Amino acid sequence: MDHGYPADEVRPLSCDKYERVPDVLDIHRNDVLGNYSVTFLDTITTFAIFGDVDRFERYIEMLRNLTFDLDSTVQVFETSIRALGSLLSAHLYASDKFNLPSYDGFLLVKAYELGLRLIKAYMESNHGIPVARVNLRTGSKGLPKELIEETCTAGAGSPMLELTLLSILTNDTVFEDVSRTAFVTLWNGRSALDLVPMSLNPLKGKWVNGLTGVGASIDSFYEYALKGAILFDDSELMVIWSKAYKALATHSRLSWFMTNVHTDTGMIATAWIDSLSAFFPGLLVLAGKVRDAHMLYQPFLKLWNKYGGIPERWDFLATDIKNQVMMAQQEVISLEWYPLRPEFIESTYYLYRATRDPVYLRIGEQILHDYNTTFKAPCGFAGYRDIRTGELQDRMESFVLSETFMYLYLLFDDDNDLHKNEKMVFSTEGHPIWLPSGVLPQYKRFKSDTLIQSGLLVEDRSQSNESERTWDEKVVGFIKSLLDSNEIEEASAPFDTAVLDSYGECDIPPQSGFYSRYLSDISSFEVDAKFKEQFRGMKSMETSAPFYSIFAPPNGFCSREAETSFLAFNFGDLSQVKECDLKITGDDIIAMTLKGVVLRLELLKLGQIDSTNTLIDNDFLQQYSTTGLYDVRGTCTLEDEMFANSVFRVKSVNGVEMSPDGSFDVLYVDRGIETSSSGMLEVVNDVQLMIKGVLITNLRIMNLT
Ligand code: DMJ
Repeated sequence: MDHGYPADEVRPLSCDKYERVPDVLDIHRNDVLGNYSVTFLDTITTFAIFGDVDRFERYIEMLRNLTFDLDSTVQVFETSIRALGSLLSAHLYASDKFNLPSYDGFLLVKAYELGLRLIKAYMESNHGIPVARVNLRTGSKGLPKELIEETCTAGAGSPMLELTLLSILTNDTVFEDVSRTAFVTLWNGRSALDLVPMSLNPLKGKWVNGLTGVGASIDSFYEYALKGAILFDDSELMVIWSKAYKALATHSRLSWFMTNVHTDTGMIATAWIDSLSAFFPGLLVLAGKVRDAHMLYQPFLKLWNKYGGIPERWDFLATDIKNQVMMAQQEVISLEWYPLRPEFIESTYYLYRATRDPVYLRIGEQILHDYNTTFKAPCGFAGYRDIRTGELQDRMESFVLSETFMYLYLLFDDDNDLHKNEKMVFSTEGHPIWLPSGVLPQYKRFKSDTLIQSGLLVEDRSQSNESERTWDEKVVGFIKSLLDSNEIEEASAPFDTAVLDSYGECDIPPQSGFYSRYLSDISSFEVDAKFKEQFRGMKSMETSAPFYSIFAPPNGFCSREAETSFLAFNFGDLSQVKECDLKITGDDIIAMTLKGVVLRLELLKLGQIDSTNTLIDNDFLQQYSTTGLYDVRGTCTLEDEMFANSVFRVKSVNGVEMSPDGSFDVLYVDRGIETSSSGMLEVVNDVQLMIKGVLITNLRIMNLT
């Protein structure tokens, strides 16, 4: 406030103001700097979260003269999450939570004015997708082509959440109409594998690449499908989330990573993860998938252990096909900055809330320490320009105060009021948002009344759900494909039943005793061994002596490093994956057909230590011995050698992991499976299956129909 305000940002090292520049093409600088004091505006809700009502009230008063009538060309997405989201959240606090006597609703009025300016971006394309940028005063018309001919899925889809909330709070449906159209249009453009590309030309209505993942350019699309489903009690968004996650789990999931894949083939496209994708474990916690979240969190923790930050892009894989081992690359960091992003801390917060494992507090403590010692600067906090050399950058984006520190604060604030508000979700910028009681039914009534008056809807008060669906069908014809699918049953079911498909198990481990379950979970340290070259030299905060000596579990042990390798096999046409219904019973998985199944298999070879810390010796293999099973051909091609004296263990089925602790859960498949004529698949002993002559130990064939 002393050095930056009212500029958009303050430079933390030099203490200068940081503002937009006249060159309209300088998007790296201007996209988030709208000349409306973005850091101040974005941060206002943190005072509400601290429970500091006096300061919150004082600071919102400073927004009374805020205007968006500015000649600023900005990114629609960034303005929506940083400015609009903050205004809406602050309005909810001032009205619904604190009931401030002096508050007259002016924040909502400002949000409304801003909303009207932002939706001009939707008017510029004929395909329902907003262009990426808008001039706050004049709209998107006439902007240079370079600013509007490309956008990303996160940018075009995500404003749906803030704009729908704006509609609900103001009873003006236009914001929901345009933004929901864009969101569902993007989803309807998905590939046959249910994968949504992440980059498009909104003017032509065409994807510009066929890649997807969960990081930059697409992250908040998934985030808002799930959070929109929760906030608006919206079963169609829940169906989108469930299908999207199922596709990602199947095609994009490698044990510890969600990687970028080609949307048409499901094949791996890049072998890196980005800092933005560190939010995904937190989102999985929100979806009830704590075990998956725990796995996907690992690499980010190891990166913080090593670098004291998360590199913007980190390469995880170079595979030596011959030996099937992961090799270290020369250069593992391909984008070297860490601008104090919140995502890793956000996931730490969610994992702690779900598990109450003290390890996450220990991690938070270390992060806090690193912020205070490394990043603290004379006028703010400065992140790394180069994480490898420790060089700092003279920039502090608005999310540092509004999101990074907010999650860090909430991690330690067990009793915060927010933790009691079950219908609250955090926006992607960390602003708490919720619907005051009674507002949603009122808005739904308003919507159908409006449609009835305009002749678009026939009145039928007895079946309000049906009326709503008719509204969608008539006004928003693009959701047809969702309505046509048989998931309409699921869609109209109560909220929590809709989540309980095979990807929706809620696995929160029971806590017994005063120790860290994290430390006793074998999967917490597998990734260290697999990628030991990349992580060489890291300090491990989770095993630092002061923490370990207090929280290590009784009878703890150090597991040996796994030497086994992993392979993936898919059966049938990959487009069948989305039709393939898995069922989970206890710890076992049932697949009625192998068509559309992607198996990740661990190859257990004589003499190796496996991922459960077991030595694969002759006795072990003997259990699975079938006459003539091993080395029957007597020839030694490379493949034969690789598969000789080995068995397979199923590790995951369509992205659903079997237990990590080696309790040998079983995959049951129906007897009707087809074995291939090439001899790739072979049924043995009537109930077991071999791939390329190698037995799968935990797969059983049964009469299931
Ligand atoms: C934030 O502005 C939001 O979290 C957004 O969704 C992604 N990027 C930044 C922080 O990294």
